[in-house]
Amino acid sequence: MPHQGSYINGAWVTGAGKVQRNLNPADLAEVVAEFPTARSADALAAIAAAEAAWPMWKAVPAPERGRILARAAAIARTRLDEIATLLTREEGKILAEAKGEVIKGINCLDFCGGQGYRLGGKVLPSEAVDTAASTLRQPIGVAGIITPWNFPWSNPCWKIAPALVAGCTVVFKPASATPLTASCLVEILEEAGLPAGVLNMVVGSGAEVGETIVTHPATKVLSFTGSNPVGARLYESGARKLAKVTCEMGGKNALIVMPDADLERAVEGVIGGGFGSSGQRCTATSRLLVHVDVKARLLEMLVAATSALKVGNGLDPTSQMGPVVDQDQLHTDLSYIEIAKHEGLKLIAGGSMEASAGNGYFLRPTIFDGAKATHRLFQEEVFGPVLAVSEFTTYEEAIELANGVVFGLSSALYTQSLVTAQRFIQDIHAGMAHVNEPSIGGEAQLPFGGVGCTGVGDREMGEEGVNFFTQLKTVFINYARSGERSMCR
Ligand code: UN1
Repeated sequence: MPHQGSYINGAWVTGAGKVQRNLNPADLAEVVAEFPTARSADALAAIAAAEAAWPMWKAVPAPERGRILARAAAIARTRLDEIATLLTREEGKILAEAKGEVIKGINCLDFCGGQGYRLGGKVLPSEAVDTAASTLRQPIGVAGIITPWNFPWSNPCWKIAPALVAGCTVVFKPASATPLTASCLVEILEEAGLPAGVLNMVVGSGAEVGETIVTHPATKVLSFTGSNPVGARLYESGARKLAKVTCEMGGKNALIVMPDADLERAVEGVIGGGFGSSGQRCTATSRLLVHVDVKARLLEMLVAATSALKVGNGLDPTSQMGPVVDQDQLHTDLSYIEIAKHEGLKLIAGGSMEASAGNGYFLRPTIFDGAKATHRLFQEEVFGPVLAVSEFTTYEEAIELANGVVFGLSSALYTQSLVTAQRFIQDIHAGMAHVNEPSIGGEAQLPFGGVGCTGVGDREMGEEGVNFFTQLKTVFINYARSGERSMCR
């Protein structure tokens, strides 16, 4: 069992805030975490610790900072099953998905470990004679990092590992629903040799702890994943103090099925993308756009596959979809089901709770047909296993539908045509385009993020994700011998 509470300046502490009591969403009789949360004063102490540790941490050579991350990856690998099991108990996703998530985070620790050898600027020619010109990447300072509950292990890895290897110190607020999975990461980084004060975790409310982290003048770089309203407020606070900000927020990702698609693979893609993690990922497929010629056949196959999915406790290896995370999310999902019915969409699968799955927040994977661009289910992010289906007759119409929302995170296209695939890659308004595979998933070495109302600021992960936590210095060194004239700029 990992530590419960906050981790400030190298010590585990409990705050003076209200007691946090988290239940297993698949078994409401099980209390997974119960501890007093942190308050604003704790966040201030964490920021002070991160500020104090920064001069020491930025002086550690980048390859050595990277080696600590690589050691953390190795330790995490030995704890994979334990972390994944805890993740399933805390968040609900099935164990196979939880393992996949833990591995994804480990990959990021490994990748960022290696980036310690590659952090660097460029050498460029100067206009001036006898002048060496170059750029240098330096860490920004204290990073404020706020992560969501749906990827409670990998999302912190995606943000904390790049910040640390870049030479920033960190104040991190995990989601209140999933603090223990986050504790595992902190424990592992500590065991890997991270000095006290370099990473601080404060578990408390967004209104108090989040607000303190975001508005404090010392947190000059902010990285957030979560909802649009919170992200927009954070962006505003960051702008007021001229901080560097990246926010990754909502999605309404479309999966397009062309008439020449391999329908079996397309069904697999919709099920994996739409109902994997109970639809609770910003990259989830939440709109299926299907060509009229194959619609009847595809929906027949999709409804059969969806109805056969076993919803249950994620620790049961026969479960194919876990519960949704909590009462609030369940309420949101059910209210969107009502809205869709009310707007006249046709319910073709699910639509209700899974009674046989036990005492948890179990919802059947749900599909509505007949979605038009004007419907709320077409436009608004649900963040649950609720899919909207629309039909089209031409490729142009499909792209217009796909791009007809405010978000632009991910997308998918099923086709056998290279020409259609290439056109889709050019035309889709999204940060990520998948061809013949689901809309989900990110990899450590590849930038992750969206366009439109999905995101502002730099991409996460990849070289870009590390560079985000740095600032550039441009350097000129004149090596003209004394007595020689140098150019006047
Ligand atoms: C994935 O699709 O595998 O919160 C990762 C999210 C994203 C991560 C998605 N930040 O859903």
